[in-house]
Amino acid sequence: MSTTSLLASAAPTQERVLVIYTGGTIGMQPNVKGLAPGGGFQDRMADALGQLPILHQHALPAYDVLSYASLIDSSAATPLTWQQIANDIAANLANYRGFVVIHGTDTLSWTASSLAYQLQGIDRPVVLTGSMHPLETANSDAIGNLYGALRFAANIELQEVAIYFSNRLLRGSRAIKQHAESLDAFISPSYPCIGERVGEDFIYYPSRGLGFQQRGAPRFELSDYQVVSDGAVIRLALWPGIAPWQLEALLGDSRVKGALLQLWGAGNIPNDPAIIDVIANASGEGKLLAAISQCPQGSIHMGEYAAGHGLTEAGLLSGDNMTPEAAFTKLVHLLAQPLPTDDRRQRFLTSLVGER
Ligand code: ASN
Repeated sequence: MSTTSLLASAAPTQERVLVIYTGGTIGMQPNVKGLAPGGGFQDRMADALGQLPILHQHALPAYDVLSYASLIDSSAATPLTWQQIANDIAANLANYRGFVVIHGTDTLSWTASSLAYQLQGIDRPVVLTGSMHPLETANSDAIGNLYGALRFAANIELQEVAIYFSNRLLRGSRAIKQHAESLDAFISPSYPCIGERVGEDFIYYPSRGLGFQQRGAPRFELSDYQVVSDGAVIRLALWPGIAPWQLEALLGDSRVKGALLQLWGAGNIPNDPAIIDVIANASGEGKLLAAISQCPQGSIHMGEYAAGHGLTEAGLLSGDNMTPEAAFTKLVHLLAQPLPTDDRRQRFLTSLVGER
């Protein structure tokens, strides 16, 4: 890993922001197969920010860049990637006032949710961003996203993991990518934005943030994600006609330690006792099973319909209105902790970082 100081190099590190560059479209350049992550990002970023109006340049915090040796399209990210980013932030915590994580957009919200659990109680900003178009493309959204992410990463009132994209600051554990092409690619379906750019101003809404909860030392949980990295947690959206044997093939596999089921509507599943039996058996074996809706908005209320009766008794935990990202990465995180099953279940049902 190498860090390079770029702006206002006289500033002590405690006043600086650390930019962690992991890859993604923002830094991509064309090669024979198509767009692929490109290096030299610190110089390219400095060039791009150097094109901003002078007033904007003066409003930027001083920053250093830590560029990963292996730059990835975010489709290659795994729980081990999430662990590495969290560890790098923890290792540099004392030296920086805030962090920007540059990441591909496709799985950016998964990384953001995971970081929120690993960096519980963080007392400074961690802002993830990326872009839909490469930095050097004409009229790219990259410069605006970088500028806003740096501005929010310097705001000491912000004390949580957030995503800055297309003028909005979203809680990391509440956001989803909702559009494959639009610049406005991220939303927070069940929680208001925690900040936004309005004209020249970057406004943070403290009453919506976690800052007021962050008293005392951060409570980081930097566990070894190796134990859950080999497919131990799965995600399964039900479909009409799903057969019990299909569910059994996944939940019954001994390598599976946890599963996120996406039910219909407010928590509905086929009215088939054999399906409930498969869930009860897996839960009885100590697997951590949770449910959310396939609908992007609203909560599940298991047992509201007769067809879904018995799900809670079968051991399925309600994920309430959590995003798939927040629910899945929470299962990963809890399964990586050395905790008794009952504690894991209890913690899943508790809001740890404002994710539910
Ligand atoms: N495929 C890219 C990635 O997630 C998409 C992007 O960054 N806009 O790495």
